[in-house]
Amino acid sequence: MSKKVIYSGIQPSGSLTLGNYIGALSNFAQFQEEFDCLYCIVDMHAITVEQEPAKLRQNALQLLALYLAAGLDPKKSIVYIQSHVPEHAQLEWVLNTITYMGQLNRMTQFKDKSKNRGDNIPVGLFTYPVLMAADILLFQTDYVPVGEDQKQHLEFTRDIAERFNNRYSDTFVVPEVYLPKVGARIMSLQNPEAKMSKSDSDPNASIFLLDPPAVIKKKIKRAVTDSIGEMAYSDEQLGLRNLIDIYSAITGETTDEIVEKYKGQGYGQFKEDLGEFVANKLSPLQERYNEYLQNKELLEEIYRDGAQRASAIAQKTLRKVYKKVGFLPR
Ligand code: ATP
Ligand code: LTN
Repeated sequence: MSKKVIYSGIQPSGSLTLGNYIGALSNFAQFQEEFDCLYCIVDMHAITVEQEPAKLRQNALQLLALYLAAGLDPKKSIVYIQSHVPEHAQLEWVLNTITYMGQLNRMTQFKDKSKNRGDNIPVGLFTYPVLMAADILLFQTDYVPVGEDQKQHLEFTRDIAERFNNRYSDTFVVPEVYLPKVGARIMSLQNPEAKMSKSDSDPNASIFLLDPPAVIKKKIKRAVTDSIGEMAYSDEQLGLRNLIDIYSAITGETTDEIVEKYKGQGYGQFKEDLGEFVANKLSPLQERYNEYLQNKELLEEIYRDGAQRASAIAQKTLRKVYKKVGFLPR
């Protein structure tokens, strides 16, 4: 019996936030023993919004160093860069032909990112979910660990897999989303109604994984809460609730335990402790990250080997797909 397959990816579109870490990256390493894991740096997705080429290259390498720092072991998992494996784009084309524009029009990420662009919406932004479906389906993935915001894209992927299977006979595993129990949606520290995001223009809204400890503590201290002033995990105290979620994700304590611990104290001590915990959690990650980043040769070796192994698997699926749709073999 072969192991079940786990697949996930992160865009090298800027500095990663605590949201990316809690919602996605921090969960990746734990699957490596039990599953066959692939973790991708999705640079082809990143160019759906404008990127500076030199910066994109740098971001991709930095993200690889961060993957390794977060415990991904290239001996256990396949870690690679999307643009190194051409089968992604090849499968995407075929999937484009069975995707309906109506479906893509309903994607909230597309609606958000195409806002205020008038007629100048890149087609790549529109077909983004089709490329994501190709990523996942190429590897016959069983589970996809992502944050809550990607749930809709996973539902789309399942739908496309089922449509292809129905039209051409069984070809793809229909994947399932895997959401973290706490922290699937970490909110902005300045606006608890908006998701914490890499691309937020207010630097105080997000904690970046590479922020120094003093900055982390300051951002948490300044995080927007409420005038109620009492510890509770409630819909009326969204800012506080978000901080409790972060606390829970970082320490493993339940939200009830946390509320109980700080009951009757206001938010001061809670925020101070939280700042300390987050900073302590991230500093060993930062140290390992800096070590990996200095070893360019090792990073190159890892992504080259990863691309080869990923390609070998992807080719098998692509061959099947080409045959089923009726392409003449070469
Ligand atoms: P951008 O803001 O540039 O669109 P992003 O911050 O949403 O980027 P992605 O690369 O799209 O980052 O996401 C990487 C992973 O992090 C995905 O699995 C996504 O679901 C997860 N993620 C992103 N933001 C959050 C958040 N605020 N809370 C929990 N998980 C998140
Ligand atoms: N769309 C995702 C990144 C992504 C991904 C994937 C995640 C691209 N391909 C495949 C899981 C599996 C995002 O924006 N976070």
